[in-house]
Amino acid sequence: MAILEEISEFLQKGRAAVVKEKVQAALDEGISAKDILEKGLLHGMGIIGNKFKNNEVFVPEVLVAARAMNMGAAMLKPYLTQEGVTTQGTAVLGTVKGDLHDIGKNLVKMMLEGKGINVIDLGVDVATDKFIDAAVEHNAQLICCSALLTTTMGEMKNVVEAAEKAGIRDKVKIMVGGAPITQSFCDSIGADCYTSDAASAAEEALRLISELK
Ligand code: B1M
Repeated sequence: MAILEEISEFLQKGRAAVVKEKVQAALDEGISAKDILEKGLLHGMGIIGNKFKNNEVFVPEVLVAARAMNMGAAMLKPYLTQEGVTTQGTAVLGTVKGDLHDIGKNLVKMMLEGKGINVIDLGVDVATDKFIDAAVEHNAQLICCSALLTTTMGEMKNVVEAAEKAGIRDKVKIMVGGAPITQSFCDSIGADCYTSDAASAAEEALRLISELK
């Protein structure tokens, strides 16, 4: 579909205003929000990611593409979330300490909210204690950690250990995700659940909450 290719192209160029226009046009054409996200926005972000890896583009270009991605995704929120869903539980969510990547985290937030989960978004560069304090304060059933760097993924182990130390490990499930995370890493640090994408994270979140009830 030409318009999805255009969304991908303009996102790669960091043209946020045009991306917004094209996303609206795609919605008006009746293209599903899921396809706009996956075949337009995430497709473009994937290409930028590869170019970044190969030193064909640099941080400033990636930043403007990320801004366009976040703005486009925000427009899809009403279409990806179900209105009027009753609260299923509470999750605290953040990108771990030292890590500033937030696009995946924001998608996870959107999908969790779409399933009726109340999300306390702690943002990026979140210290271990902040995850634990927020989980206690909000009586959360889930702590959700995102990491995009191999140098920061180890912070997730600290979160698991801190939850044990704080005596909340039987009340809270810990979910992990982000590009470098794998099931075996999740198992090795004693977290409860790993998913490779935000939509599956929301499904699994509901399952984990129901296990605690
Ligand atoms: Co960064 N960066 N970056 N970056 N960046 C990566 C991650 C990298 C793989 C690029 C590369 O070189 N190949 C590389 C990491 C290499 C490594 O660790 N081995 C890298 C690097 C090196 C860096 C810097 C160190 C670069 C520098 O400064 N020299 C620096 C670090 C800054 C820091 O965090 N301290 C840096 C900076 C940046 C920008 C600021 C420019 C920008 C971030 C802007 C922003 O987020 N607002 C940026 C970006 C955009 C990327 C790439 C290009 C794209 C990441 C992204 O948003 N993808 C990335 C390359 C890549 O991943 N291919 C790269 C789209 C997003 C939807 O995917 O977040 O994986 P993702 O989320 C997925 C799943 O993983 C999952 O759901 C989403 C899909 O549905 N998911 C979860 C995510 N969290 C989850 C949690 C869950 C469940 C699922 O449960 C809780």
